[in-house]
Amino acid sequence: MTPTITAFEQSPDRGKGLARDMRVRWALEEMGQPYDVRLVSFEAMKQPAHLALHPFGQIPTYEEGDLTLFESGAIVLHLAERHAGLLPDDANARARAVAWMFAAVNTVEPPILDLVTARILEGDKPWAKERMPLVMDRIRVRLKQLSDRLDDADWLDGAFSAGDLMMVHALLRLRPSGMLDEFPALTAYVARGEARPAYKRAFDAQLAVFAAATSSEEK
Ligand code: GTB
Repeated sequence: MTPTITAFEQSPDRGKGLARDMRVRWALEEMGQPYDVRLVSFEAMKQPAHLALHPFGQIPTYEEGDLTLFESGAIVLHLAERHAGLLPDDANARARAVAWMFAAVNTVEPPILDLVTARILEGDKPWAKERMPLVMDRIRVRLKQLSDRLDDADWLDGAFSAGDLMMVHALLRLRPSGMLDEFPALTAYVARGEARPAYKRAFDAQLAVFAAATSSEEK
């Protein structure tokens, strides 16, 4: 059965692949699984029909037969457990790859999201300028630790896994800040992720959605 995921009808990132449907698209592409996409507007996300799929009124969601999932990490884990390619066969290596998935969303991504909040939602507050170095330094701590662990390896723990997929995507959100460039090992790591054919297919698919939405707007 072909699953259906949801994505922004018109992504605020203007097709840069930063919205979290990208993680699910990328995972599906890595595993060679076809999928359908239902596009939703910001307004539709807050309506009962979508809230029935996603309690927080967000994308992505995942529907496959009688299973509905939300949370990009849970969706990627579900996919990785059912199809070959994103989790190692060895039980211990598998557990470590899952640990990296959690590290991406629970340890590395939160300070990165704080930066987005500080810039976009709190940028006009009188204390915003004073707080910014603290926010950035918290990110640097995590990037340094991650970079030290990665060292000169291609991926976090052996072969590319769902842990790398989640981590690379979390790090991509930092690119506009220039902070990634302070850690060449991480810049190269993210570039390796982006160079994967599955990443490119997923990226092109989400970009096509944005391009179609903007061209129909211009007509
Ligand atoms: N923890 C959830 C997950 O991992 O699935 C978070 C889901 C989430 O944040 N979804 C966002 C959403 O639906 C889209 S991805 N937002 C609408 C809302 O909350 O009303 C986050 C995102 C948004 C915009 C950019 N951007 O413009 O660069 C990047 C990422």
